[in-house]
Amino acid sequence: TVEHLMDGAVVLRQFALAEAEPLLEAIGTVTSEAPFRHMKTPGGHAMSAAMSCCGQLGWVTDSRGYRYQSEDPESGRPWPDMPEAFRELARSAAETAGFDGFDPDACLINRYQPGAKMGLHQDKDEDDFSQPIVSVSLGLPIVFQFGGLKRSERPIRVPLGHGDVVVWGGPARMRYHGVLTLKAGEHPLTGGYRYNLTFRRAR
Ligand code: MD5
Ligand code: FE
Repeated sequence: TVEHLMDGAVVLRQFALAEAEPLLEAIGTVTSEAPFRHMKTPGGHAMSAAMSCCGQLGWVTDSRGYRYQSEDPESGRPWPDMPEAFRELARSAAETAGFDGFDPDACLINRYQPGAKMGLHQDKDEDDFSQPIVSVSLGLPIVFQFGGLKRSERPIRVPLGHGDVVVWGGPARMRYHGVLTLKAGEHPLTGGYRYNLTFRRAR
């Protein structure tokens, strides 16, 4: 079912459910090459979500700022290839939401442990804001916050669970968003974690 959140944003409930196990296995393969790490914000704080990347470009943050780059800064090597199952899921979710031909060059993998959160922010490090973003939730549930084009606008709260996929584009692309603190729990496939795959066209 396609649930409309706001103009340009849809939730595809359990869209990735049937693929969850191969997706999690692929996360394991990627992160054996590019291990999860807590990157530092330009302000010097460690991100509470652990991150890794795959694809042509990876999103990184350090004392120099936020950017996309083709190498893992921890190893100096290219990011692992984007698994075919990731690419196909992102493409089919985007198409279901009305964005044909989505071809992501960057996949950020976020791993939340209890207590981790992501404050309200905009995704604006990409070149072409007409390209959508596809976000896949796996494991423990979390509450997503979906705000306006200004930080001051009060966000709505949307619970996201295992297998849910959200597609953001058009007028929703620049909305402020974040997730509330992950609560402790136990998921049969992910244990005490929530994983999020965020697919983007960076360049
Ligand atoms: C997460 N991650 O659940 C979220 C899902 C990030 C991030 O926000 O930057 O890693 S991606 C949600 C998103 C992306 C782009 C636009 C909008 C939401 N939006 O318009 O609300 O770990
Ligand atoms: Fe974001």
